[in-house]
Amino acid sequence: MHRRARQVLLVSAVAVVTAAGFAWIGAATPADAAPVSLQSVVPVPVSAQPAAGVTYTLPAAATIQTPTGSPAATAVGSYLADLLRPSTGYALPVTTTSGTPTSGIALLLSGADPSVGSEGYQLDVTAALVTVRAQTPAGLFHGVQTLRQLLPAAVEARTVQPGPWELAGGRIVDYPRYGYRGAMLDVSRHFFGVDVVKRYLDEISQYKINTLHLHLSDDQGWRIVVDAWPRLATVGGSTQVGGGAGGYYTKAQYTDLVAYAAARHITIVPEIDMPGHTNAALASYAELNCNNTAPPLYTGTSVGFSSLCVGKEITYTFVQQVLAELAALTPGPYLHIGGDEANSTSDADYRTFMNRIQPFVGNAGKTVMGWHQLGQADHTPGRIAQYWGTTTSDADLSAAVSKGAKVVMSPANKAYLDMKYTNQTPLGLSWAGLIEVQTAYNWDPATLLTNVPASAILGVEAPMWSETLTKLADIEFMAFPRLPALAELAWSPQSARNWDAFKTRLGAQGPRWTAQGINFYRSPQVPWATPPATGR
Ligand code: TNX
Repeated sequence: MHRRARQVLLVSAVAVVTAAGFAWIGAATPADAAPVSLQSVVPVPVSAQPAAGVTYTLPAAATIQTPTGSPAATAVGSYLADLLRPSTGYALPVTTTSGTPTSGIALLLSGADPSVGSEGYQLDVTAALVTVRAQTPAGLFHGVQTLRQLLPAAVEARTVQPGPWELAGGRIVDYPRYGYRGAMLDVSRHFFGVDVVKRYLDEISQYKINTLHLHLSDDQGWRIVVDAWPRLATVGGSTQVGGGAGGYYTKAQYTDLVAYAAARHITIVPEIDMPGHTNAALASYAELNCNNTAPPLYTGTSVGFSSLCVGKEITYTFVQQVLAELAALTPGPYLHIGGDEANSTSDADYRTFMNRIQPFVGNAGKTVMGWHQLGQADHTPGRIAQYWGTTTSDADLSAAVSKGAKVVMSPANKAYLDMKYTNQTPLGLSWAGLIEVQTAYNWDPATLLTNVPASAILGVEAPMWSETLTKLADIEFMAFPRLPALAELAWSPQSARNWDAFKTRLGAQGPRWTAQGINFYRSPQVPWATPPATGR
């Protein structure tokens, strides 16, 4: 059995944080401070050239101009206007133009440096106007996130602030290192409703994350309606870790989440974890069990005790129908089929099961994604293996890569947002180690693994398992500041990254999170800027 067994160490939540964790370090930002520097953006841009002495001041009558004929670009303009209106108090009408604007804010789909590719952007700030140029609406969206960070932190307030709203002059040309820049949310161990997921989408999109993987099923809960198997949601979704009420997404709610994510240029990757991690399904339908007896619902935190019945034909009817319904709801290219910790399935059964179900994903028009243990099964075209190990080589992963899989990096001892920061921080687990901010930041996705070539790495994903997390404030505390650190690994060139510069840039994000009401961990490793009382 090569699948790694590991122990879940649940540490009881304590509602205190160490004194060091709350210290505000750094001086208050004076009202006449210089505008935010172009180099202070997170993730750090590929190139930033300041124009000395040049400042743009957003006038009250500014307009946001977008190209005629691109509703998606205009939608990015509306997104920007919605961000800026509450704090500036300005009207900021969004207009369309086929020309080259000379004032205000322009979002254009022409004229960008060709290096920006499909997700990058070029940002020019002169005394007269701010121009974001990209080849796609996604590029414009990422440029808008940079523009947002160049404005004073008070822009994040949802009430009118005094301004002035100044930006430093210069040019940024920026594009991602990796095409897959992900976060994952486990909505199974504890269920999080649509509003919480939308808020998390808002938060991660600021850091140019483009994928949210939803862990929709596990032993403790099934979280999406499947019409052909209705008890999955109504029975399997009826509880969660600790015995609370649980919950599930209706198809309309899931579709709403997909659309909300798409408006932030984020792709949803849904996961149905199989053949282990399936107690909620087994408890919902007796016929899915080899002994035709449904086990009780489960509200603990053990892993590795459940398995779908590999020898039964109905198992494959079930899986095929579930994946077909999920594929129909999901515009993104991937269906994640789990495959981790199948400790109650024999190796032979695991391969039999996975080899039989992987084609269901392709038949539904999607590409297989799975945890790296999936490397034990046959390859399927385009398959992605998500690495969650803690070592620098892994036989299952190497097998997957040698058959042609691409890799998404989620090493548990670096990228797991559910690991505790220190022994003193209140939430999370520690089986993969303690992950302070510097540990989350200081590794290179291309070289961490000794036997996987850099060319096989598709990107990075930061998973958030929710055994100990029950509410939005918990999610925020675990994600901030580590999620922005991991986002920089996924976006910025390795040569542009270093911890000392990063911790200062990260510290400058603190007042933005405060203005946004984000509950973040005041890591003592980071020189946090003090939030200004008003204006910047
Ligand atoms: C391992 S990572 C798991 C999850 C747990 C997580 C807790 C992986 C593929 N499986 O079932 O929630 O650890 O950190």
